[in-house]
Amino acid sequence: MTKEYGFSTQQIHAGHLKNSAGALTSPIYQSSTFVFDNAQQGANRFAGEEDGFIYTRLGNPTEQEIELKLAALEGAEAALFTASGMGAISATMHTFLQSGDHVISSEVVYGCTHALFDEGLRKYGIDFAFVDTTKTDAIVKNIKPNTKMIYIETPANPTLDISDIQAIAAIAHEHDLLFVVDNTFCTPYLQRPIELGADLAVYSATKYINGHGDVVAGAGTGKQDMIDQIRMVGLKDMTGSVISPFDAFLVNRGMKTLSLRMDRHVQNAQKIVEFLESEAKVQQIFYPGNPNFAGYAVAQQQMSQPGAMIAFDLKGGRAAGEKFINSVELMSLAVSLGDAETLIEHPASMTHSTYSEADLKQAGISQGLIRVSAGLEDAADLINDMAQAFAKLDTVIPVS
Ligand code: 4LM
Repeated sequence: MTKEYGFSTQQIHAGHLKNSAGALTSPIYQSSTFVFDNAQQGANRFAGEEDGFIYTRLGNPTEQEIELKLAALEGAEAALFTASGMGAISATMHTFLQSGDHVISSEVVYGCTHALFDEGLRKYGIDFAFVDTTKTDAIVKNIKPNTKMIYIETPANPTLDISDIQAIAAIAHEHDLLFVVDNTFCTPYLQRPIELGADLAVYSATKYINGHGDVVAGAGTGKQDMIDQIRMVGLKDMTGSVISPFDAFLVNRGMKTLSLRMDRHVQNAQKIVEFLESEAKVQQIFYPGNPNFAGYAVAQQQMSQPGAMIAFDLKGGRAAGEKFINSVELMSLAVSLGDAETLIEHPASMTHSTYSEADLKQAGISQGLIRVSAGLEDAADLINDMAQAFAKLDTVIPVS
């Protein structure tokens, strides 16, 4: 696949491996292991002296297709897929860190990422500073002699905080630190961390990359030698977090429509935000496409579109929020994001319930915050659904 093809062409064709039957859609190689011609071939493959598959935990043709596709879309040398986003993040951390190391992380990250860092990896002697990575001076101030990595989410889950990838890449490389960006909320269609200077991008492919709410998967992209290291250490030995061939097949199907879905997700999000702006019961909206949002300027610079994740606070706080998410009828009250269905959830008690009260406060995740993943339905129907839910709030928020 040459680089001249556009994103939509690449998402369909890149990575496609010819099969013996000439099937347009690649078969699912639902096999745990691969047969060697002879002992020497097996030994050569294990020694890395000969190409070819060995065992699905080390690689599989169905998985290889989506890895080649994602790398092409990201403009990265290589990619790997894992059994979940947490699998990709864990495999990355287990590959590059050891006891005594220090990591600077965004204070706003997905709840289980925070738990992995703050509870899981601390048990192995790895230290973390959770800082406001939207402020580059806060990062510099926290660099210590044993700092090894800067880890950010941008836009961050759930407050949509925007950190400046290029500026942080410059700091990371000046101090010889590994720089990892969780790009789940954007996908390479909206933002390319590697091209902006990050060493590695990680993904929950459960979300937009697969896009259909039927797979849990993860991915990482970056330089070939780093991806090889993650595959041979973090994935193969430390976590065993391998994606199944069937899930890889579904991800392949999902990725073929990534750009179309993202365009529509963003359009719907923008219409929902416009509606929320006109609603008096809304206290504050968090959306990178809003000119008065703190991260707007940086978002404009590094994202091609502002994404389809929205968070908002209601006047009336948590009680109003609970009433609202219990009142929607078309939107689904569910965690996760990036599906065809619009999903609505309450971060403080759901996706970020792993945060302590104090950590929630520090991260600016209020008790009343509601998060919406704009789906692919007709925007008018979503807005009507929200309007009827707002009408039911009259008992909670007195009309002024
Ligand atoms: C959620 N998120 O927010 P797996 N990175 C980011 C994420 O949002 C997530 C993961 C990694 C949600 C799941 C319930 C930015 C997950 C972890 O769930 O392990 O594929 O990804 O609703």
